[in-house]
Amino acid sequence: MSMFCYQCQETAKGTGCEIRGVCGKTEEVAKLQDLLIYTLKGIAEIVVKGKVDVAGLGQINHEVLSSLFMTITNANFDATAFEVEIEKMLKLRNELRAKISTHKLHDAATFEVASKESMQEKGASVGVLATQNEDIRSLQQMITYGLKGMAAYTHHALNIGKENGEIYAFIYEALAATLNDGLSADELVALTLKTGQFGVTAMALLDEANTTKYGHPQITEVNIGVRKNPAILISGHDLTDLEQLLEQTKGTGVDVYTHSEMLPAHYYPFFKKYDNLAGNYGNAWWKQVDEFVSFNGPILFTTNCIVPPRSEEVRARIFTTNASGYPGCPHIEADANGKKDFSPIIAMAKTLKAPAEIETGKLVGGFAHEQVFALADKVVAAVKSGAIKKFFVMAGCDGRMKSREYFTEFAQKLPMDTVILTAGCAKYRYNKLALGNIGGIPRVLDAGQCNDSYSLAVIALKLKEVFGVDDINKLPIAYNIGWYEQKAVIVLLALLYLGVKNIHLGPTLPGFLSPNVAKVLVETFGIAGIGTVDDDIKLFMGA
Ligand code: SF4
Ligand code: SF3
Repeated sequence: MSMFCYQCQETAKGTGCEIRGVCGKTEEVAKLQDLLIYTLKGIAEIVVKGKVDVAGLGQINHEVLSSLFMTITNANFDATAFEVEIEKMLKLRNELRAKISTHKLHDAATFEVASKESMQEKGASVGVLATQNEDIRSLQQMITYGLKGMAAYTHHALNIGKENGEIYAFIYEALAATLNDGLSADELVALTLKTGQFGVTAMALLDEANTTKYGHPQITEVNIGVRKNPAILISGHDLTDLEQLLEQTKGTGVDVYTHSEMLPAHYYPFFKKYDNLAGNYGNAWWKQVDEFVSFNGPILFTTNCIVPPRSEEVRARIFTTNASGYPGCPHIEADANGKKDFSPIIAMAKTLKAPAEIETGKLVGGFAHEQVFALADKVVAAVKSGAIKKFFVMAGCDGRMKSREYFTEFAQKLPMDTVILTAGCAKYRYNKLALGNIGGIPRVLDAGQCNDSYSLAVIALKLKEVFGVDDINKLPIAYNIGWYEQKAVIVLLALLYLGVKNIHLGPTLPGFLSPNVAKVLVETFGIAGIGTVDDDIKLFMGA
């Protein structure tokens, strides 16, 4: 075994990638990611044991977020970027350690690496399997993956200028706790739920940041065809990058198209003023291997999901920013004021052909909490009259496994008196099907990106109030979620914290759940995998 990673749904054989990631992650990068996480845990221990005031840790707080974000599946494949980040974090760690008086610290807070080779050696010794007990390991990793997702959302909020010191304090508390192999399984289960609690806080913070700056999402039709101008495709989740790119391309004759998780940007009132925002190109992340070929222009990744390009021609058109990275692709850094210079991308776009058309028509979305509240009377009346029997929360991620066709078939076979509430890239499995509407309410209501699963929770809590039930689980809402990477882990933990029971998770349960931890999730929260479409629909509809 030369590496070990089991953090995502596509992990090899459902148990762990041991030679090279199914995602394309190399052994070298896997070890560097393990070492970076270990370094962050050391920093967390210094903060916790040294009782450091988190509010005074500006740069360290921000770097901890981006370091965690870099290790999310498909965010960053660039070994050099990890080496640079580890060096930066070790320097910050040592400066911080020098300020506290605690002497007994874990190796994570004191180790040194003299060379790139020693980073590899150290990384190999501090990875996931360093914890012997498989249940403790499982809980430690579930918490760590939840923190990665939380860090991603908190980082987006930070880019908009919103922070919450309590989130940073919790990230340090939880990271430090995962170094302590002496914590019991019960203590770690409690910490897992607390991670979900802060997941809600982080998603609420990002929701506030997004809606304060960009307005509340509105029902919007998004063009999925193409125009004739040369263009840039922007992928990932960061809306501030889209804003800067749209500003810089204004009047240049270059259009901007959103890709995958950037689609919901169209729903915000702020972005509607840009004529150069031409539409959404393509589908979920994993289809990029073909769709980037036909796009013809440059592509900017603001976050995950990057798929290693098949050809040098496509690789040469990829740019990255924030926590994302790919070997050989230019990485665009922000200046001290957060400003980015996208002129090399715009210059490249001008030399290339316009995108080739791969589909035509429009998508409808924008059903975040305020928009749904605006329709509340209609929705409540439809439920009371029996026109809507059940809502299905089908948020989460998409992925390339064939077994995910389940979600398309599930959406197609759901009875006509049901409505799908979605968020995240999971929607691409069914958002282009003609599923119709119920009295003018579309049968697929897209709230936005994966973090906008928060909106779906807010909607559920509102329905609980409107229908006067004492338990969120008494509402006619079922949860059938597709998961792939660690943002889906924090969304899941957030739902568990909110008391949602009987969530079905597919296409497979996480490989990082040990049999005992899986049993706890099944017995305490009613978590289940997926079965056949017909059986599951019968089960959910109570037939
Ligand atoms: Fe494997 Fe997923 Fe880890 Fe990539 S991120 S190495 S596919 S488990
Ligand atoms: Fe998708 Fe990668 Fe997770 Fe934000 S873009 S949901 S998989």
